[in-house]
Amino acid sequence: MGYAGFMVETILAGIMTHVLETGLEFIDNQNPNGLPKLRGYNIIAGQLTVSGDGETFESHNPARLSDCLGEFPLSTKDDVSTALAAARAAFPGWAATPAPTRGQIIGNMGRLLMEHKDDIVALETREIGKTLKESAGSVQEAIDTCLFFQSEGRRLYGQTVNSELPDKELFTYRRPLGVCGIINACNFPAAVPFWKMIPAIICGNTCVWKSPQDAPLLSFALARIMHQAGLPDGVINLVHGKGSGVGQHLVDAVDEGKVNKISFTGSTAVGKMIGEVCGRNLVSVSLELGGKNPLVVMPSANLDNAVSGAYWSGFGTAGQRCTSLGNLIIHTDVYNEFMAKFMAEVESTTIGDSMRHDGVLYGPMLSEKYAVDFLAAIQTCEAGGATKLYGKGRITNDNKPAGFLGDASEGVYVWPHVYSDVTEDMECFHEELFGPAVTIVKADDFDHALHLANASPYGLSSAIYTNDRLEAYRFKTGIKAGMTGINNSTTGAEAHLPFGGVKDSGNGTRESGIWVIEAYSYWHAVNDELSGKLQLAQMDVDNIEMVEAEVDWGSLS
Ligand code: UN1
Repeated sequence: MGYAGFMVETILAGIMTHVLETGLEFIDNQNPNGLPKLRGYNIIAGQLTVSGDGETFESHNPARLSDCLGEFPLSTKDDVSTALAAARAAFPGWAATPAPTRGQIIGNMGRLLMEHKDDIVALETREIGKTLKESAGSVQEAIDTCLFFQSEGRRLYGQTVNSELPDKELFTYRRPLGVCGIINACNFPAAVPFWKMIPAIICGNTCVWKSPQDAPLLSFALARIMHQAGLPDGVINLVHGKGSGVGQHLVDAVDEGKVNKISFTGSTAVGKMIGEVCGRNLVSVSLELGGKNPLVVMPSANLDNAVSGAYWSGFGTAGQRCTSLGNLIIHTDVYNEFMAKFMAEVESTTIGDSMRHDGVLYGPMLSEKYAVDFLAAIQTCEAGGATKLYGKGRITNDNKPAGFLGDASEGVYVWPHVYSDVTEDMECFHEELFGPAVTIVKADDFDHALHLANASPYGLSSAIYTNDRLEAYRFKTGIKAGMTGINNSTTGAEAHLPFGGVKDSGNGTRESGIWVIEAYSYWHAVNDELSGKLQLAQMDVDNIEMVEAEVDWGSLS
């Protein structure tokens, strides 16, 4: 039996038994791969619910559009209000639950994810088309996040602080913020919501999670696993729908005073809008936004490694990571040699449905909408004066690269694209294309390369290939970005390193690692007066007079 057959069985045996056993009905099983179409639900206060007006939307496999994963509630404003009320009701009990107990439940989530990893990975690939290898990376990132934070329940330290007055003690405590609105994109549908919700709940917050429109079944499976791990009802409430619907309702609820935190991963334009709403309400907001991530290749670099890093950064996940390569900045001295090797890689790219073909570099676009937006975005390249070296838009059976595997008419596939002669004055130098396209820029020397790397409005990730230690140091200190790879690709966050950007890539908050706790808690300073009287800070403090010097300092010299 091939891997694809194995997948069908594991999805049926694994996901169906363990995750969907809560009474989800099959709508039919007429899908071409034999997998069922399901009726999906919101999860509010632990209950499976439909939308208030009964409206639904479908989730389709982008590698095989005729494969429908299920129908999900197109949630209304009232559904979002109900979810927020459930999160508000669950908050006091969860905040009062000892933090080590909260950590134990998070540990259980990690262990359940490990137990069902193959099923979850297959489901992620079926729903958004990422390769199985990359889906496994995303699910592992969620597991790592659980395992990292489970023991933080035992380390949510405060401090004891000395008072300037006698018989008085000072303390600091971490306190939860309250109800958090969680909005994530569909490209890392397991890792990113866990980056947000695991630190949120370890701190004692409760959440309303708007699932990405293109990954509702995976989100449902993850939310079920969270509950199976022992999470009390109402701590995480899942609502499905569109960004312009449920997402907007969640943001509108900030104005109504129902939300204490928004954590958003998505476009810079939407992030700025959310930041404005949160700002005018003094509500905490974490924003992880777009990037036009530069990768610099210097003459001292190992060019083969640089080609591998640039190729993976640009075309892995079909370029649909926040950390994907945007501007590939190449020193003129190695331009021809690098480009010959790089283009050979690009032309050998294998593309297809990783459920049915081994070894593909990338699969379909995340959904039809991502393809349409990408194909519109790349129009700016040639229109702005760049030269197209490779790529012919959408892949069809009449228009496909040599490495395409399968029947192109079944899914949403696009060519890899490379544009050269890109300069700073072009729109495509500055704008994120969010798909398999790399814009190539020539640099005269190191200072020029660093200037170019800093010249886009974004500051998420960045990379340099060099074997000159001083150059690496100058790049690391001179680049304005949240993340930098030295002799490495622009991607590759780990669950214990801070992830996020500066400039138009975010508002300075971070995901991952211990620092993220700051984004989901506030410091509470407490003073305890034990003296039995009112003592005023600063005013009742003993002032110690200095003793006049009896030494004649001048006589010593
Ligand atoms: C994202 O694209 O939003 O480092 C997250 C990386 C991944 C996470 C990307 N581990 O590219």
